Amino acid sequence: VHALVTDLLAGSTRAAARVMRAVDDRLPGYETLLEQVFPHTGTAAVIGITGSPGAGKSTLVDRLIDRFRLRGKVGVVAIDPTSPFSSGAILGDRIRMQRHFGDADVFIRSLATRGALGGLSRAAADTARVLEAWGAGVVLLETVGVGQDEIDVSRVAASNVVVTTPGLGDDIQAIKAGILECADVFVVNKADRDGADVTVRDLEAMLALGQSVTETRRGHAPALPLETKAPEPELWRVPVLKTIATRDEGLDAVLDALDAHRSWLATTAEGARRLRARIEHELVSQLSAGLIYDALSELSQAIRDSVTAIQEKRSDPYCARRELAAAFEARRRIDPLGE
Ligand SMILES: Nc1nc2c(ncn2[C@@H]2O[C@H](COP(=O)(O)OP(=O)(O)OP(=O)(O)O)[C@@H](O)[C@H]2O)c(=O)[nH]1
Ligand SMILES: [Mg+2]
Repeated sequence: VHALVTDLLAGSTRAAARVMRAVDDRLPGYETLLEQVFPHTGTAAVIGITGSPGAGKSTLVDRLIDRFRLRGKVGVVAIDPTSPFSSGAILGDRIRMQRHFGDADVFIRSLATRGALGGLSRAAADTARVLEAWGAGVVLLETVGVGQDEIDVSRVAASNVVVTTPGLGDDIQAIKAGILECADVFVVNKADRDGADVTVRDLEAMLALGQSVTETRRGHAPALPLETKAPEPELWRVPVLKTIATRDEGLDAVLDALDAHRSWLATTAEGARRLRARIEHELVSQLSAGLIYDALSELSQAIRDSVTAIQEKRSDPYCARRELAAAFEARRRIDPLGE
């Protein structure tokens, strides 16, 4: 085992920062570090906090740190999709957790959006694991749930809190479209503003609809006629909770809901199924990103030639696609002979 990993496992903050930098910069051997970290992961609670810009995610995370901190070390991964710069830097006042920067048992890491497909969720998963190996019993992932890349990040978390605010009718449309499926707990923050109860009712109505659709699709309902004695499907009822993060109100209920969701995951067949689905999603998405990258780099010259040919009407996209796929296949076949 690498000395850096030994120090990391002993709880060294310096070692954690160095491992994260090595992973970020893809330094030689970074994957070996991650391989050695992996066996020491899998028991921390990884919690996603997603929602529209300015909904109060960072303020909520700050309050949750206060509470989780009483149980041990806490890791935070703050993802800023608007920053094109590389990760690691503290992203200024967008992050409202400065109170915790002096705390040796709270590690806050910022990640910026990567260009590469799936790069952000991979970085988030790797960072969460390093934080767990460092000793964090809880890792909080803050993301703005706007793009596909950010929604993918929510698949890294075992439990997801979706944060919204009163009076955002359009917001609810966006939630319907994208993040309804991944919400385990809804929070209506800024409940000091008008319309919080209306938003709670809207969300509950939407969830009631969504839930029956999900049940049908998963085959839980309707029950087969002969299985009348089958146990109730182990459904998780998504709670909708009101908070005023700036006044630290409503946060205990959020904590309770997260604890309940965690034990639901650990004790039900549906929880086990979700864990397996997360592992599979990570493996398949990283594998496909890698395979596509390899294939496209191998074919890059042929692709450029085809683009020219299509432009000059010597070829068409359909024919070119078949030819490129065939060329890739042919290269694979001659590879073992040592090109
Ligand atoms: N009135 C009110 N304001 C709040 C509440 N929670 C947060 N805010 C304010 O809302 C603003 C945005 O809060 P943040 O916590 O930075 O929100 P965010 O979702 O992390 O924002 P981004 O990371 O920029 O997307 C800040 O000015 C907060 O003080 C609340 O419960 N009530
Ligand atoms: Mg924020």
